This record gives sequence, C-alpha cells and structure tokens, in this order.
Amino acid sequence: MRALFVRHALLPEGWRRDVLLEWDAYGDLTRVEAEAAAPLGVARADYVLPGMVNLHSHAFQRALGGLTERAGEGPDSFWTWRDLMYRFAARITPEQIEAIAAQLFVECLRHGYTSLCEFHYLQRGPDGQAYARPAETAERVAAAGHATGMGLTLLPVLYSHAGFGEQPLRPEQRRFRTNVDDILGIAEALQPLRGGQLEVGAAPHSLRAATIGQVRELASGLPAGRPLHIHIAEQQAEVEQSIAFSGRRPVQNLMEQVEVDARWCLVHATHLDDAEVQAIARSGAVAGLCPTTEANLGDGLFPLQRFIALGGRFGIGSDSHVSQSPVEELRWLEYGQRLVHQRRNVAFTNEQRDVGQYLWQAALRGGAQAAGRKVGALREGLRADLLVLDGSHPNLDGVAEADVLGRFLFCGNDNLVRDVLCGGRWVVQGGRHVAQDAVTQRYRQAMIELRDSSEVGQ
Ligand code: NGQ
Ligand code: ZN
Repeated sequence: MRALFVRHALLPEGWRRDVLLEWDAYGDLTRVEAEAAAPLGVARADYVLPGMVNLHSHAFQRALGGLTERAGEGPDSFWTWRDLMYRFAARITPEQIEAIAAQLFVECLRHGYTSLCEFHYLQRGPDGQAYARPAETAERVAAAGHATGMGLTLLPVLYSHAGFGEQPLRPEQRRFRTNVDDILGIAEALQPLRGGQLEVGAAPHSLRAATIGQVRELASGLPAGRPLHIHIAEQQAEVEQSIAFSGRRPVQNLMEQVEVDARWCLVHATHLDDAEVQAIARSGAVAGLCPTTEANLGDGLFPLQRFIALGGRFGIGSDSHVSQSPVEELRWLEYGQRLVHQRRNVAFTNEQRDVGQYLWQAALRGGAQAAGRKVGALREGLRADLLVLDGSHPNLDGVAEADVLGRFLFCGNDNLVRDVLCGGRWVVQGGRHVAQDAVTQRYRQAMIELRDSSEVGQ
C-alpha cells in the first residue's frame, strides 16, 4: 500500500498532526494532507521526518574509515592522509567500488540519508588506463544505488592537474585523469540512468585540479540546471597556493571568474574572508559542509554563524565516511560553533529558534538544491523519502513534537531511525535494510581482497 498516516509529521511549515501521505508507483508524493481523518487499513507512524540529503560523498573512502588514525613520522595532516588514501585507491576494482558503495548506502539509509551526491573521481583503471566503458566505475556506483534504493546525484569529476598552474598529475593521481570532454562524455553515457532516483551533474575537483577556463567550459557544456560541485578552500595551504598563483583566494577567484549561482555547491568552503562569505551567500550557491570529515582531517571551521546571518544556504555531507549519520554531522556542525564561540545555540534564525529543527530543515533545503532532485520536504510532487522514528524509544516516548528534533539530534547515541521510505520503497524496516545481509557479505569479501592487495588496513 502506498500510504501512511502520521500522528506527527515535519512538513515545510513545521510539525503538523494527523498527516495522510500517499505516493504513486513512480515514488512521488501525491498527497500530503494535515489534520486528515484516519483512513481504515492504512499503516500508521508516530513521528516522521523528511529523509536527509548527503551532499558530498566519495563512496570508496568508506572502506578506509578508521584505518588512518595512527601517527606517522612527521606531523600528520590532510596531506599525509591524502597520500594514504591515494595508496588505498590505487588497487580498487570496479566490483569492489560497487560493493563498498552498496555497504555505504545501506548504512546511510539506516541512519536517515535518503539522497546522496557522489563526487566520483576514480574514473580509470589502476595504471591510469581507460576502461572500455568510460562510465564503468560511475555505473558501478549507480548499480549500488539501484540495489539499495538510495537516491543519487552522480557527479563525474574533472581532474586534470596536481596543483595550481596546471602542474602535471602525480603517478598516484593517474586513475583520476579526465578532461572536460571526458566528463561531458561520461555525463552523456549516464543519461539513460536519469530518473526519479538518479540525477547526473558534474564536478571540477578543485581549482588545484582544474583551471578556471576548464571550470567555465564544463559549466557551459553541462545541460542547463544540472548541479555543479567543487572542493574549495579546505586547507590553509590551498589558500596560500592560490594567492601565490593567481593573487586571489580560491573562493574569491571562483566567484570573480565563474558565474556561480544556485546550480553550485561549494564543498568545504572552510577558509573564507568576510567578502567571500558574503559573495557565497549572495550567489545562492550551497555551502557543502562535512563536519566529521573536516574534523577528522584537521581542516578548520566554517563561519556558520555569519553565513546564516547573511541568509546563506548550506547542507551536510559525510565525504570520507568516518560517520554515516546525519545526526552526528549536524551535532558536530553545531558543537564546533559552540566550542569556537564559547556560547550555546548558534544555528538558528529569528523565524526558527529551535536549533534542531532549524538545522534539519536548513540542511534539507540546501541539500535538495545541491542534489538537483525533487527531494527535501514532504510535499506533493517531491520524492516519497521519509524516516519513521522509533516513538517507543525512551528519548521519544511521550515527547512533545517541538522537542523531537532536539532529542533526535542532541541526545544519546542509539539510532532512532526505525523505518525508511526512499523513492516510495520501504528500504529499512525495524532498523534493518532489506538487502543488508547480501550487501554486507559482498562488502566483507571486497575487504578481504583489499587487505591482501593494499598496504593500508593490515
Ligand atoms: C578527495 N577529500 O578528493 O577525496 C579529497 C582529498 C584533495 C577531501 N577534500 C583530495 N576531504 O582534495 O586533493
Ligand atoms: Zn570531497
């Protein structure tokens, strides 16, 4: 049956009671009616949230999570982590990419993500040779999405250089090598997969790996309206290199030289001066924040408070997948700000002073925009993506609806997501993903193979 009757549902305008939800065979919501009469024979739920968007992922990195937490010789940094990550990426096969992505998607769905944007740059074989099908590895990620029910935005990544000034790629980067035509070709090859559960955009990796000219060419070559994502200003060294090369900071450079608008998602726009914060907010682009990865890699903190005051749009991503939980991502987003400002309750507006509710709704709006899919709210015409919370858990049992998101985001560590509907399919029931056993079995096998073939994770 394609209907659910909900006692308390979070709609775009806030919590509403007795909400009747219906969706069609394609997976779009066809009815969202509050204060409805309870129909006979329709399944019921206590608390329902729209599913969250994960706007930044490198799926293969899921397999590396937790395996790089040992001190090396020098001071460890983002750059030393990157060397380990490259080594890990060197041997991965298309089959393993699919197995790891499927495991990741199961975990993400179980914790409340129903959409994910895959920033996909492992485009070639281990020695840098092209696969017979240039979209081979992207199609593997799509297959993992199909098998698990995850809604996807595939972003084939333009990666041409090792650093500012068109530095030649290092040997360990040759699996990533693409030019603008390659990426437009991959996007075209993925065209038949587009539909309710899958969209295709593109992503210049960074201003280190792609020139401004290439970024412009890619943006104008991609069909209008498709999402464009880029890594920008994640590390101080990156900002310094940008200034040395162009006289401009990375965000400043991008904003001045490229028409950045609502199609864009600026991932890890961490190191910004105030003019850059204002420029991003004005542009309508989404700031893609990945708090657990940014903490893990020692990136720095995004100026969230100022950005919110300027009306900026943001969403969350799990990036390297040290966490697969939107709860942890949003909790860290808020806690980082509390720690740096030495105060409480930072992320809110005058219209929405409840931090949990503000964060969930803001990350949905920004995430949906960055995904370029019809998601992000319980509204007719959008995808039927929702989370049924465990109303019998001590944290939620008897709680007023206004306190549900506070409990969900800021109290405890149990996963309160019980059932997940994604694109009109129940993919998680009673906390378990419907394909979990088979997916995890394949992941285990892939990890055994990878342990045998790589130096990381012995
Ligand atoms: C990536 N990850 O492409 O996977 C990057 C590291 C780079 C993050 N930025 C590589 N977290 O930026 O050069
Ligand atoms: Zn990234």
